[in-house]
Amino acid sequence: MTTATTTTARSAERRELTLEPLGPSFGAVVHDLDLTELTDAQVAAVRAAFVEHKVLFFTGQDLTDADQVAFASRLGDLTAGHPVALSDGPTEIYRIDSSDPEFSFSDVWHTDVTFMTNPPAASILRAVTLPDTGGDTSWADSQLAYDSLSAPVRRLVDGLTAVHDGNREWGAYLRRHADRGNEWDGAVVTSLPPVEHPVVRVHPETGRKGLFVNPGFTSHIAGVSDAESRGILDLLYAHLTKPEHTIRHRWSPGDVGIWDNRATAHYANNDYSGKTRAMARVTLRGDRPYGPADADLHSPTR
Ligand SMILES: O=C(O)CCC(=O)C(=O)O
Ligand SMILES: [Fe+2]
Repeated sequence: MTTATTTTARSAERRELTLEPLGPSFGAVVHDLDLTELTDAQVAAVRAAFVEHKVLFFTGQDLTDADQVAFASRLGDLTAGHPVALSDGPTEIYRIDSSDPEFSFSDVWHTDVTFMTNPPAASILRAVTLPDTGGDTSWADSQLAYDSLSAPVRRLVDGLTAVHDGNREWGAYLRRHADRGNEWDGAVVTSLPPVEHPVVRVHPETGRKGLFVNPGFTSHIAGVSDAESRGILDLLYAHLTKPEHTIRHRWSPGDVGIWDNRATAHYANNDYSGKTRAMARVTLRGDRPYGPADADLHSPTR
């Protein structure tokens, strides 16, 4: 596709949606769209807006589990709800419910499921039951964070890889459930061997670089000393989560949010203890992350 054609196609997609940006860099609310009745043109527009804005919210929806799965299926391939956590209902749904005895707060900055070789490209979260106050979710723009590092630090991190280990968060759960995980990329997950990903991820659709380490699942930088790893990761986490790199969403009943796990990290605010908050998540299959050194082997898919 030529640049001129791409620009025309994107303008056409934009005209399909009423978008309200949430900040100068990323995040947008999509108004007046019923996710159960999308035309093909609207689906294309939602996909384009998702890649451009990284986090989108759709207000005033009233989706069932099946509606949420159907909407997500129009955007991409669905994975199991989670590689480890077991949920009732459709296998694609991952329930995040504070009244569940297994519930634990996701109050650590993370990008979803980076402890698998192929982490999900996107997560789609629906507000089911909300506390009167609290329970907001925050997102950080990992590409903005990368771009706003100084050039020497960008050069340093461009060449690094990091180990991601799901055992800290999910190992005990997996053992409690007799090593019975879900199916992920065609295999049942019965253990969580650590995986290595580039510290800087090149987005497969835009070619933009973003930081791809997170305090939830990254255990260390590969090939450096423990002290160096801690120092580098602390620097990157503090930088990634600077207020000007983040947005925060206060959920309303019916809201549906979708975020690009290839370009963002997020944090679920832990400020509604003792109250019920229930959300339902589905995730879209993603490809294996690659870094700047391998970018030449891949061409952006749009
Ligand atoms: O409950 C939330 O707001 C977000 C939880 C979370 O980390 C997720 O859905 O991936
Ligand atoms: Fe998450």
